Amino acid sequence: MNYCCNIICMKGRIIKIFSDFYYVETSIGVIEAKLKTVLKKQNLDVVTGDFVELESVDTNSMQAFITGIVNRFNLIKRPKVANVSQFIIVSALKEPDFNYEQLDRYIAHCEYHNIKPILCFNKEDINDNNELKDEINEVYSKIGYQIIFTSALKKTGINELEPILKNNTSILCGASGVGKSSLINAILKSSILKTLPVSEKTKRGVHTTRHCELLEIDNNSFIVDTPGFSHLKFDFLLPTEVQKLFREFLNTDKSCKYNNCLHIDEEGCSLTSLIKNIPASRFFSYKKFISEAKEYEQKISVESLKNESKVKYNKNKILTKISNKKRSASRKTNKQNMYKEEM
Ligand SMILES: Nc1nc2c(ncn2[C@@H]2O[C@H](COP(=O)(O)OP(=O)(O)OP(=O)(O)O)[C@@H](O)[C@H]2O)c(=O)[nH]1
Ligand SMILES: [Mg+2]
Ligand SMILES: [Zn+2]
Repeated sequence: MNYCCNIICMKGRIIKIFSDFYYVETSIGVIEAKLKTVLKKQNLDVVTGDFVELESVDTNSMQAFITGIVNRFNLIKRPKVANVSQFIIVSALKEPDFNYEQLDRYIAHCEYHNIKPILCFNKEDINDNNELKDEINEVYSKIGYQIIFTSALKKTGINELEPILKNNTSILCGASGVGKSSLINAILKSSILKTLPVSEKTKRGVHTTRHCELLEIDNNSFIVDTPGFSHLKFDFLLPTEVQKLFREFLNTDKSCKYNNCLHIDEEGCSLTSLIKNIPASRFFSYKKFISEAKEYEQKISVESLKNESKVKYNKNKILTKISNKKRSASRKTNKQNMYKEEM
């Protein structure tokens, strides 16, 4: 903490945000702060997990203003959290039903952000389908993802999770109702976070957690609870970029002779033997994400055509096209019109 000209300057980390209020963990406890106007004008996303500088003029109420972000090493766009070292993707084995495609979406998003995912399969205590566990192991361990089976309720698997969290900022993500908040409560050995049963009717979560919240496990270990969401789409990438999100295509020394091949059903594709070994669920997800990326590709090509039509090229010069309505008639057209009128 520094004092200068009656202004107290501090550093801290944002632990949660409610509308305009930012809660910042500092050496003197949690301070409620607002963004300084100059920062608002910069239109910068200041998010949970950010390390920030604060200043305060009123020592009694500790009303403070965030003046800047420091040392941000990454920013996750969805959910919005900064300085994350790993993802713990939580799925439920049951209630809500396990969904391969949804898990693949989360995994692909981690790959996109270049952040390590750990796959946590919760509610092991109510799982009565042992084949499912074998299948999960078969599909995901083989391609190198670390897998943990847990029960937040019976506190099993938690001791396996704890060393993974050490010295990291880990973000828990996954659909509503899978048990993210319950797992954090189990790790912290408290009931600090609110949890609610999944809906009897829809068998889905009821969106209990509404905000991202960073919690301290110990000195250098943090965990972020996030609201459950499931609408991650790949409508911002080109189809060829989707392959980079699937380890199956990266962890191979085989290569395809075609440049822009998606290795789905192209004739002459050299990776057909590789594709045959990709589990059906993973290949299904791959094709689905490719189709979303294709929609994006089409959209941008239509947009670029629209933009292109506004200019034309003449002897290496770019000329702005004038719409027919605004264009004055050529001398030839004028002559023809005069001729018509005379007739
Ligand atoms: N049987 C069983 N139930 C669990 C387990 N973990 C969580 N639950 C229950 O599942 C329900 C949902 O748990 P939450 O922790 O609220 O789930 P969440 O992922 O945080 O959900 P959102 O905040 O809505 O995203 C609660 O009723 C929990 O008690 C578990 O390991 N086993
Ligand atoms: Mg929750
Ligand atoms: Zn190919």
